[in-house]
Amino acid sequence: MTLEMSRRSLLLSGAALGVIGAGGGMPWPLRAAESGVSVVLEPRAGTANLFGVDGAKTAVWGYGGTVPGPEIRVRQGERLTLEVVNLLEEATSLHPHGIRLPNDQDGAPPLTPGSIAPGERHVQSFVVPDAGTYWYHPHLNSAEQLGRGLLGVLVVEEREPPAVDRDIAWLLDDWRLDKDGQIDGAFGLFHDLSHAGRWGNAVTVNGRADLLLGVKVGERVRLRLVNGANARIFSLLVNGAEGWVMAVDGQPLVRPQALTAEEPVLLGPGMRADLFIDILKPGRVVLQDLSRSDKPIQMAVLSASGGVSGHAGSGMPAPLPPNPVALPKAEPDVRQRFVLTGGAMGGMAGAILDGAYTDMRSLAGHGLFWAINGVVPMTADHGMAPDPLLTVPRGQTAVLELVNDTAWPHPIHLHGHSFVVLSRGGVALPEPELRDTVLLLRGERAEIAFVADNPGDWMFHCHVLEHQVSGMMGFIRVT
Ligand SMILES: [Cu+2]
Repeated sequence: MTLEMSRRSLLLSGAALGVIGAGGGMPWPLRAAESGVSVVLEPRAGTANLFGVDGAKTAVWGYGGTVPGPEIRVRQGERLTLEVVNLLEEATSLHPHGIRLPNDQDGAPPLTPGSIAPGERHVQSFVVPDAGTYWYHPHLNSAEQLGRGLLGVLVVEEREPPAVDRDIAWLLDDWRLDKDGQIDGAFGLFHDLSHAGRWGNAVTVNGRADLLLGVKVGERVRLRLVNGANARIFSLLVNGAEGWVMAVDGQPLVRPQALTAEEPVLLGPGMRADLFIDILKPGRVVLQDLSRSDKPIQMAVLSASGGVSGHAGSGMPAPLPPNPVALPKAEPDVRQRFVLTGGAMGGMAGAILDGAYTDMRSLAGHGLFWAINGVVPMTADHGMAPDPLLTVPRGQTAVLELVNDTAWPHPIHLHGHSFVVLSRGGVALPEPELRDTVLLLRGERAEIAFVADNPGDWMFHCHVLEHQVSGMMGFIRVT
């Protein structure tokens, strides 16, 4: 074991101990690997104090029995080994969201291996090519498994740490609870499938509705925000401090974007934003959600006191170093239009299902409500349709024109790649923006481009988990 390795394993243990302190769960069984970081994750039933120690104890499913799961930290270029021991009473899988990894490590069955039966142990291992903020969650019975608390943050640290004084990951989640503070067990309601998905009635940050964290005046804080909700699109403001959006979906912006009081940061399910926040005076810095304009919610608080000679007040930060993502050519090799249809108030009369035209009423009878280019890319029993939505030869540049012809927003996620958002609503973006999930609001369209440099069959789906399960999930093949 080298010094570097033991430092890494110590760091990870330290981070995990912090989680134990907050969650009160069992110690995470972490250990050093031959190189990089190795983590054991045990999906299991547990309880959570979403409303503090005096609040209701909510029965959850969590990694290690707590929510969120342990914060995993690994350095760019290192190997991450994830060993899952399934202590649930149903099959699960582990999907490292946003990581450009080998196809067979993606954990998205039935498209890729990694369905883990109850009691079974499964190992996934891969090198992380990109620094940034990612997360992990099941990709099987996703709406229920995430809705019950199976999710955690995966941080890939830069090789050279950026000039910040504190680095915090905040996992935002949304829970539908009954009057006793227990999770509403009615998953897959047709109303949720066909409308905006399962929005909850309680939001948490790192599993707490009342999160408050002490910081020091003078600090520049890196705040990694992850939207782990099934369906809620967070609309976020930071009140009480100056700050910048530094990265989206793990990928650095070419130019940091100053946070303003007028323009909330929109974070659809699955999406992330890395913020730098300058703590310039004592008092409270509040993360506020305006996703329901009639009811602004205080998500979490940084409480600033004391003083330290940190990086705050040094002006607009330098951009984070770019990741080694191949940028698409100006002239694409492949161009494809995907029109998303269906859902309530969408006017879709029917779509092709299992090769035959099926009217909307019959689709609904199968719990299917959505189509892409007039085809439900799933089977009547909710498996994957056999054919890819698109095949792209390896190394070629593909441009996808995504058209949301429905009455609902859809955060569209591609596995195994980061793509450039070229335009929104026909207007070119001033600077290339790399993402793995693009939010299409009602009626909106966007063009995205990517270099198909990662061979395999890759999930391409809406990250509103109720839409994902009811038809808005297909795959793209890179040969
Ligand atoms: Cu959707």
